[in-house]
Amino acid sequence: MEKTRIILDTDIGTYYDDAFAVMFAAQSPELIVEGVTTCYGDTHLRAQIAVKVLEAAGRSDIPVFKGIGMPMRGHALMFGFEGEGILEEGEEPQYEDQHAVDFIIETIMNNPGEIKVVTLGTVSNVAHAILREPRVVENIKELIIMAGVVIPIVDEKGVRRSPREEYNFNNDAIAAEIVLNSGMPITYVPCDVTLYTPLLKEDEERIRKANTPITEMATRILDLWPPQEKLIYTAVGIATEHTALWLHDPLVVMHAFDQTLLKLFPLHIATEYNLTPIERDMYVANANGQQDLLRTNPKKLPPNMDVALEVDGPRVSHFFADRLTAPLGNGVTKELETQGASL
Ligand SMILES: [Ca+2]
Repeated sequence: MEKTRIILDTDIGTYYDDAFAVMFAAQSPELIVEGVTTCYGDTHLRAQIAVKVLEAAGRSDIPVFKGIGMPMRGHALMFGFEGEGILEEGEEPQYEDQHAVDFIIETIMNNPGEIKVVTLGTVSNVAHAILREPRVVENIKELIIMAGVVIPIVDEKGVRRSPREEYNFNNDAIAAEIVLNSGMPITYVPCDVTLYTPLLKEDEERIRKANTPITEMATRILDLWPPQEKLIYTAVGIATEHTALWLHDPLVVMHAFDQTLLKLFPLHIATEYNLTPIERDMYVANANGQQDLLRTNPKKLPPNMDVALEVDGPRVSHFFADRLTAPLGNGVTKELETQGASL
């Protein structure tokens, strides 16, 4: 089995699904996770959370690197559960000294055509890598992005999902523009598909019943999340009841090695935010017309990336639970074990 080499770039901590994605990756023998890098806001805290999740998965062999916290314009807001149920009071888990952007550049440039980068938050680290070393564009194998919305919808919680509200791109819109227009080979996995991947009740029950350090950690997150989500939505004026735990980020990790879950369509995705006062066909403004808002739009231009627009949701949920409930160490391959033994 040829393994897929990935770097997992994450804003782990704010929402529940990044931790789930790291757990899933740690338990997947098809992957070699070269490293986990953190983005957006308190990337030090996020790196510590990632170390703890990997430790629970028995995968402290995977190094963690702190990345860029500041968006290229504006500032970062932290408002999720931020490691509750994962980090204990006063503990300071250690991660690598090297900066995430240096690690990304070095890993790609030393392994041309081999490395896939999977982003689960802002694309800040990738944008900075491109600015520092433009040759990463030709040397990366693939960039798989979880972000954005192609066709605006209102989800089942009553939350409008459009380029205007979407979280990952808008948190660092300039970085998104640099990356999307870079010419890198991109697979773009927007909310159009991730909103069809709820964790099914039967699969949640399997996780709750399994008795390993990661299923116990996952269960703590499953318990903490609904009241946390209600707080977040209330704070932004959306009255909603918790209805689903979508597997946004694990889905992207799955696609890195299993291309049967998503149906991809080659599209041209263009980006723009309202830095100009001139109204155009793609212009979007918020109530006061001041906020930067990244748009993504399929246009009648040559395709520049593959866009996921259909997904087998139930299979994603089952696959996720299968991996989380597998014996710990499922992601460590025989080869790696042998290598480890001979060192
Ligand atoms: Ca995320």
